[in-house]
Amino acid sequence: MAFAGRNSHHGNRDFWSFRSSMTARLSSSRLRPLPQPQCLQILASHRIKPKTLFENVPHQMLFSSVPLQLAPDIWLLAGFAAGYDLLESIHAVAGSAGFRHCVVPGGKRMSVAMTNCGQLGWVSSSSGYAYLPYDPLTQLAWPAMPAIFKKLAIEAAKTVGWPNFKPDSCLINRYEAGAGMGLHQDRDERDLSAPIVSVSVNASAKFMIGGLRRDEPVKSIELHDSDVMVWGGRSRLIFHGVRPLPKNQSALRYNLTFRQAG
Ligand code: MD3
Ligand code: FE
Repeated sequence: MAFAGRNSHHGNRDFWSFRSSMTARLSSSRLRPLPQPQCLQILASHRIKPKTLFENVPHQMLFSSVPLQLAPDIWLLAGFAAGYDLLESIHAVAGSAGFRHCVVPGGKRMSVAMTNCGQLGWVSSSSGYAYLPYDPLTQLAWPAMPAIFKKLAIEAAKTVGWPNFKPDSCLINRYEAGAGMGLHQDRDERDLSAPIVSVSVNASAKFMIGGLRRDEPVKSIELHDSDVMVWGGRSRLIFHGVRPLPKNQSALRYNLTFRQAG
């Protein structure tokens, strides 16, 4: 970070030497400097520049919010994915297996576009739903699950009490303005005792959480970029959905759904 050009006598010095020279000048003037936060004192005594430390902090230490249990065995880890560059990997996957709008058995085209990575991918057509080991558009295996995806999903599940989660499938949903997903259950997975981990990316959406029967009341919760949810146990078969994104919204929302499908 350079301040070149703005003020000639600051030259090309970086932010940290700029800051300490300002601190020194303030101490020698009649202006009382702000007290040094204790974390900066500790960093200084270890001769660590905060920006260097930040880059080296394990993700688990940067994540500081408390997991919230929204309902039996539904956990919200707000902001848990903040340290991960998920968009880059989403674009890489979509470069090999493009986003497409599937048709559901009733014959309607889904407003959500999707693709997959990992051993198995969820697809839908007029004849039904299935987990397939290849992309039906190309007959090629789905792209491998990016290492950061797998790490994120396993860490999230472990954090809320699922230490053995081994995702073999990641469905990537893409929502544009007006796109949503009606109330449904996820019941195509072989082992319903494994949890599902879902990650919201890039834009917010209102998520609907119902009950174990379709006619039970539905609650809405707004999910934001980097929020992670873990669903398992008593809530594995609840009805859920996504309210349509506002018509005037330009940002795309992505959702990653990690499953043990096979
Ligand atoms: C609750 N996708 O693809 S994942 C789906 O935002 C789907 O794209 C949503 O629902 C989305 O099937 C949210 C959250 C989710 C996934 C599976 C669940 C919630 C679940 C299974 C049981 C209960
Ligand atoms: Fe679902």
